[in-house]
Amino acid sequence: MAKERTFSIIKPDATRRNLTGEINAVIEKAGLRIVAQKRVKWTKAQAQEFYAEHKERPFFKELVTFMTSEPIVLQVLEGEDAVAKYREIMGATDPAEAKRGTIRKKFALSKGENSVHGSDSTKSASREIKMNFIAKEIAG
Ligand code: RTP
Ligand code: MG
Repeated sequence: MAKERTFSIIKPDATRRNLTGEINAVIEKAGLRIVAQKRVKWTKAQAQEFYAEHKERPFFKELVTFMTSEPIVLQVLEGEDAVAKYREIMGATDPAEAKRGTIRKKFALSKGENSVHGSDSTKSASREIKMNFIAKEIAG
């Protein structure tokens, strides 16, 4: 597998509980390199654009409110098979279904407040990275 990049967010439930360092330790132990990272607070418009694919879903409004409730940490992760590897260490969307040792099993509070986001494909990764970082902010 070639080296690839994925986009990650440490979500408000995790930043609020000071879990950035613990989540980063899981990411780094899995062999993914954090090649860009910044803490920001999204506007409603930014959250709506980022999650546009979910705009018809019943949880959309709640998701936008949650993602704009506190600062979040945006990251670019790099490594072999980074998209699939990060999805694997994140665990299932619902922590009740996540495997032992995954980030969501360890830290998530609920299906909505689930501590992290990771791109679901290389195409999404490319869109999400472009939406949130400029090239010179990424040092691979
Ligand atoms: P993500 O996009 O954040 O990496 O998570 P995912 O692929 O595992 O989940 P997705 O289906 O894309 O949903 C995006 C985010 O919306 C919230 N959600 N809430 N209350 C609910 O039923 C519900 N379902 C999804 C979660 O924050 C989820 O990560
Ligand atoms: Mg998703």
